[in-house]
Amino acid sequence: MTQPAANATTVHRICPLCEACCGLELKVAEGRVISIRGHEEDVFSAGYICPKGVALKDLHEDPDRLRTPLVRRDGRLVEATWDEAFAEIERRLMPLIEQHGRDALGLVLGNPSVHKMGISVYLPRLIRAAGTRNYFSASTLDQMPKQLSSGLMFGHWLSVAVPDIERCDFLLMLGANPAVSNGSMWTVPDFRGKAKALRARGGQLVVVDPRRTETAELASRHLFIRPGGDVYLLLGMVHTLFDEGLVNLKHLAPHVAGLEAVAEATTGHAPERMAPRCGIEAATIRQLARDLARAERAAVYGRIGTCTQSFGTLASWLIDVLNVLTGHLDAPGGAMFPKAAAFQQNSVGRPGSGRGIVVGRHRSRVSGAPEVFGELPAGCMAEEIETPGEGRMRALLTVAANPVLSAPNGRRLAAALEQLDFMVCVDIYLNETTRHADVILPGLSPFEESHYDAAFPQLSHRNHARYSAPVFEAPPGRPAEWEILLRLTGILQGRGAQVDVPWLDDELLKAELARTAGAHADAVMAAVSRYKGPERLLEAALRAGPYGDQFGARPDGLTLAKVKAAPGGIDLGAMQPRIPEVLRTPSGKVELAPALVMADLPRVEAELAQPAPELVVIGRRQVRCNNSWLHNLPTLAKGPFRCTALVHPADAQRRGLQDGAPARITGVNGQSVDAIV
Ligand SMILES: Nc1nc2c(c(=O)[nH]1)N[C@H]1C(S)=C(S)[C@@H](COP(=O)(O)OP(=O)(O)OC[C@H]3O[C@@H](n4cnc5c(=O)[nH]c(N)nc54)[C@H](O)[C@@H]3O)O[C@H]1N2
Ligand SMILES: Nc1nc2c(c(=O)[nH]1)N[C@H]1C(S)=C(S)[C@@H](COP(=O)(O)OP(=O)(O)OC[C@H]3O[C@@H](n4cnc5c(=O)[nH]c(N)nc54)[C@H](O)[C@@H]3O)O[C@H]1N2
Ligand code: SF4
Ligand SMILES: [Mo]
Repeated sequence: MTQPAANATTVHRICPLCEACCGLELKVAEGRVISIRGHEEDVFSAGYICPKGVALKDLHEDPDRLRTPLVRRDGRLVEATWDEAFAEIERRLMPLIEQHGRDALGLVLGNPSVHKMGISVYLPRLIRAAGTRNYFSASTLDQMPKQLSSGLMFGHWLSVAVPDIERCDFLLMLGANPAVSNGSMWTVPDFRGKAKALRARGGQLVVVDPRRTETAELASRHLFIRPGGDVYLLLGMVHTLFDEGLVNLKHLAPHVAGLEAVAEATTGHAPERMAPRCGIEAATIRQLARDLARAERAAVYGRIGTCTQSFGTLASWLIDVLNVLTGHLDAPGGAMFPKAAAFQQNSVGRPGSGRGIVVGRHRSRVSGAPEVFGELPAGCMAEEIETPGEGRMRALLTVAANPVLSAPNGRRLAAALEQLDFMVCVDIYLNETTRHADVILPGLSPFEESHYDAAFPQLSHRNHARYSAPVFEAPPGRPAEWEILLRLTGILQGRGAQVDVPWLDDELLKAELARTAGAHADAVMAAVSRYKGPERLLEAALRAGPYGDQFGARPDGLTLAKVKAAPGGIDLGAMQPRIPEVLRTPSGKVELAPALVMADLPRVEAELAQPAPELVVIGRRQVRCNNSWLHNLPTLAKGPFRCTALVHPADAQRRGLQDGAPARITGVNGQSVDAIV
């Protein structure tokens, strides 16, 4: 046991491991972390912490975490200097791009890239410099259907409405397990506490999930649903609202287009017809619709269970259709749009209308899959490498991604990675994916970098601004991740491996300000120049942001110095109504019946004509892991055996499966996993 040192200092930091973004309190002495607990004075998370937050100490000290670049020499990955590693990238990557074009390089961005400030604010520069259409990320394994439906309805890919849980008294939740995941596309630390408070004030939490989850245990009511059955349940509810005269747009009435189209399109979806396919009785579907319509402050929320299924976009759309039809969208206690202090994407441009979103500006070469939000489906990666011909992906750059474990058919992808001419990984571990690389560039420990969440305040149940200074100085000679990304950007721009990183940083910011600040560009550049790197971008974003000091025009407004001076962060209040300001659709309305979505409805009919699938496998998250990583850390490796399959009793009986006995699950691609039933 580590003894608490008398000379320990206390520091605060936001946990970068999941979307809850909890504030942590660390005791530090002699260059070591002694303890980690929740920071009770944090204005947003108020002391909440989960076992992963505690395990950050293990991550920081993990001897397996890479600290030196690795370069493949004679088939083996060996330690190299930073200069050697970048020189190797320039030497091998640039000729491939020159000979075969920009699309010869694939980009793969993984989940942790949105959790690190340095990566999230510098990636756009790297992506622009790469100029490839072969761009993949974890989003297409996860929430893209929600971003698509939100983009089509509200005009921006990042206009995702989240429940205002602290003022809500009826929360209908589908396909989410925040009691374990700690929330997703909805930054809500201590969901458990908030769910209990909701119920204690007489509110209801209704959970729709094929499994009796940890979240279902907290609910007033749990409805088992057949996996993939959400579209039928939700269509049945929408039908009921029209059928029983329960539609009431309230404050949204002047702002909604397409109401009649939705009414017409759902006439055939009576709950009585939908019930067998979702496994929820018609009377229950009707009652759920009535309860939602009659609740004063209510929200419908769906997460990954409603996204990663064949009707992911329809289900995501229907969730917001219900929010709109019952007047709960953009109303206090309903599903609302956050407004972040910095980097808020959906407030750029003229408020109230815009160009909306477009999809399919290009298609993947082999399967012809349309681009969404600039990305191709992660499931297409392997075929883009394997299939010969012009436009073949010959090189790959991954940033914080482990697609061999996290994308479908990892075995095939691993084999494809071996066919690449060159592969670079920006990653902190040697793992299933990075072991195929020619160069690995490791970032710092989270404790050695500053942090400000660029992404998640845009999805937070309450507005706030919080900054974390590095806990420890970076070891000498080690670049931060933003510097790694900038050097790669310089290489991709043809400036060479020896590019002057601070100079490039200045140039890129100047170019950006020329675009965004026009005549004020020089003044803004001067105003933020006391900082460098991500802090400088943050200072600019905070000051120009909705709560900012507008570079002196609003002296009470936020600056980075003010946020830094508040170790528990600054609370910016509950979410406020944002319609019509938030809308970026060309019509300036909430598009209730986007053509792309409506065109998908016949597929529901086609599916209804088929028998229901015989057996469907769904995923299950564990508190003590994080997607494809963290399982090697001692704090998280503890606990009961986790490789278990939970099988519906009827399915188990049909297959002769016994409780506690081993079973093998084989997918359509022939890949199998073993588990204990
Ligand atoms: N079977 C299965 N597949 C899944 C999921 C599942 O639950 N089960 N979940 C899906 C979902 S929702 C998602 S979002 C994706 C996530 O899948 P990925 O996008 O692959 O993300 P992770 O598995 O979280 O981590 C990816 C990599 O980030 C590296 N990493 C960690 N911290 C850092 C850092 O600070 N810097 C850098 N440079 N690298 C770092 C890790 O070493 C790891 O290699 O997986 C999807 N696929
Ligand atoms: N401890 C831990 N926390 C994590 C992660 C982790 O790996 N470990 N990963 C993080 C990431 S990247 C993400 S995206 C989030 C995900 O956050 P959540 O979406 O809250 O997490 P999941 O546990 O995947 O919840 C999905 C739920 O959907 C249910 N489900 C599956 N199929 C269906 C269906 O067809 N219909 C309905 N209605 N439900 C269905 C599952 O049973 C499960 O309970 O978690 C994040 N937090
Ligand atoms: S809930 Fe998420 S953010 Fe909070 S301590 Fe756990 S891993 Fe970190
Ligand atoms: Mo995810």
